Amino acid sequence: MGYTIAQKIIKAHLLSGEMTVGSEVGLKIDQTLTQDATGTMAYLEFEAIGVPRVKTEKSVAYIDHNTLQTGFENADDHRFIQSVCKKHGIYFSRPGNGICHQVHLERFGKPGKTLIGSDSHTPTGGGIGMLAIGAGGLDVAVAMGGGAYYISMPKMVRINLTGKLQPWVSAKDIILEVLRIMSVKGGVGKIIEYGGEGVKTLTVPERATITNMGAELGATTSIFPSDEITRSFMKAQGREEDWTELSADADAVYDEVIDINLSELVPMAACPHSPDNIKTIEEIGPQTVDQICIGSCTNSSYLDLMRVAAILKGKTVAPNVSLAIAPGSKQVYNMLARNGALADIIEAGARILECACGPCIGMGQSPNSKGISLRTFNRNFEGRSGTRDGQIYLVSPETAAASALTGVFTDPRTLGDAVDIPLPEKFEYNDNMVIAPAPVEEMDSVEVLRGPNIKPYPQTAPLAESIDVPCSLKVGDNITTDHIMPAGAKILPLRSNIPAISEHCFTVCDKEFPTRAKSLGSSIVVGGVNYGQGSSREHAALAPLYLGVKAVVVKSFARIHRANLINAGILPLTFVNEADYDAINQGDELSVPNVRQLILDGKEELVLVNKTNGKEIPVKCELSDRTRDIILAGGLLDYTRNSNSN
Ligand code: MIC
Ligand code: SF4
Repeated sequence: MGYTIAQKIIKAHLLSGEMTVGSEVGLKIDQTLTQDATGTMAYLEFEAIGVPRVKTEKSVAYIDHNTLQTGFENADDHRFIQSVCKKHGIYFSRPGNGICHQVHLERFGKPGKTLIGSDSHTPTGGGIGMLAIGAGGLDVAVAMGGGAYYISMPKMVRINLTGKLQPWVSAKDIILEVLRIMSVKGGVGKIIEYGGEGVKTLTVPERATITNMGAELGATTSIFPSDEITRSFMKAQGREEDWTELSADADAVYDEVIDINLSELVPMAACPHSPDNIKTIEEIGPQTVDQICIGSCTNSSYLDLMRVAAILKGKTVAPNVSLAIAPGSKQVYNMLARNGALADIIEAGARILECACGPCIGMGQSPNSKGISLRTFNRNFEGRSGTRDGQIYLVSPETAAASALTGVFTDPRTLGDAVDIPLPEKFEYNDNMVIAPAPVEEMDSVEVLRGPNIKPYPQTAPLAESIDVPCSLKVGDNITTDHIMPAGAKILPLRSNIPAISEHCFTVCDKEFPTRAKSLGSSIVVGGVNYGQGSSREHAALAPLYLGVKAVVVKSFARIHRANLINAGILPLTFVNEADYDAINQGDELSVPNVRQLILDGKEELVLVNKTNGKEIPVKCELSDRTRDIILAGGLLDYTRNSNSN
């Protein structure tokens, strides 16, 4: 039996476990990336592990999220990260160099290698045939220290692409179609592989748009083959020697196959407030729009912005629209500046932002009240834009630019002849904004610079004998980590200060939660399906940990968040019968008797007693030997420290 692309990479990096679906496999990690909003915590954790120099082939720290400096906090974090990088062997991508995923794809990614990143859109690297996975900061810290990264062996899904996109239909429309078919929870426990004749019609930046937004399926990762198209992209980046060919065996077996005929796709949008709430632009009709934002790690490549520039050239943005554009990297920005496309964009009236995440994470450009905002981004969760009642639609750059000119939702196919933008034979690359670490002999003398907002990792404790606590919060289905630990310009500067950021935990759902949780001392949170989808931010586990949350009981979890809860020593429980969700109300007194001994004995089925109504609720806690030890130890940091000292 042959192997899929992902199985080949997993096999070549397998440190422990068996490649059977659902069992835990430990992988050797070749590369890591961090960004600044998760990075400060990840490097504090790396320091706590105590390994002097990273053991990966390449680790890169990017500054791209917290670039709005309205106080000292973000700038202090940047200096901290820069000094840690210099000392511990990590490459530092300076603010201004671009969004981590875009830059990593351009400059560092390699087909066939493994990459984990403290950001959920790390699968962007799958566009060049990397096995690139989003993870919590602590997992990245462990991997930098040479430790394995563990996943449960995913099912393999093949998306078979046939045909060719029609003019004005975009790679974004392909991933929106996949989201329409599979939904935001359809990818959980799966790796999505693209294959078929249609793959040959897609450039690397287009493939990367698709693997990037595969994160919204909840998938472990997404991957394309590495072929001649990949080779020419890498050659144009001056890195042909980093290229290797990679494809699935002809007799590879997939658990699921989905066929998509590219020729039949039309421009689409993900409507508020979920990336899988898909309609065609035609169906939405010519509704008025207030704002358009173009950029983010999904759609800010040279190709994307050249198409936008061609659409805007010689025209003016509609009077009712504010158009903001953030190029994905310094390379993209520079090339647009040199070839004149930037002038076309400016001339048309766009508001040009620095190359960073910006509005995608609510760092500025929040829309007006009830504002309709079309964005080329990947997430449209309620409130994420910074405007609570903002109506965010996710669209392609072509749809965004066409609508910017008319002021209403506009199908770009109405624009007439398609623009043909070839990929350049040579990108204008220059790594002058990447700082190499100090040589080994000098690293001891490098001082790490810590600002006053940087506070230590929260206090942890080994799992208690029994859990006897009230339910401090009950939430519904598809709760995102943006609900649990909101981002945005005001809260992001607190990412390195868990006590302070905890004051905002769950406030999107319930303003009183932090005060209530603190006054209760310890508690349990109850949720529905796909709990913790979205961002990889471990703060969505660390803030509850700080507020005394001992366990989370839900119908089902999203992958990264479940791992982050375990890493923080919080017990992840699922209802055996989903209907039992109704047997708990906020405020009920709950108990998991004898939990430590039961977990120690390897029991997966536990009983949660609702002491308020007398119900005995069967719950599940599926753990591997390793995650069991982590939970017993009180989290991954304690577990790693204990194992290092043994
Ligand atoms: C996001 O898109 O939600 C983020 C901000 O990039 C997060 C990381 C974070 O919360 O810092 C992600 O995707 O993991
Ligand atoms: Fe940045 Fe947005 Fe991409 Fe997250 S999704 S890495 S915030 S651009």
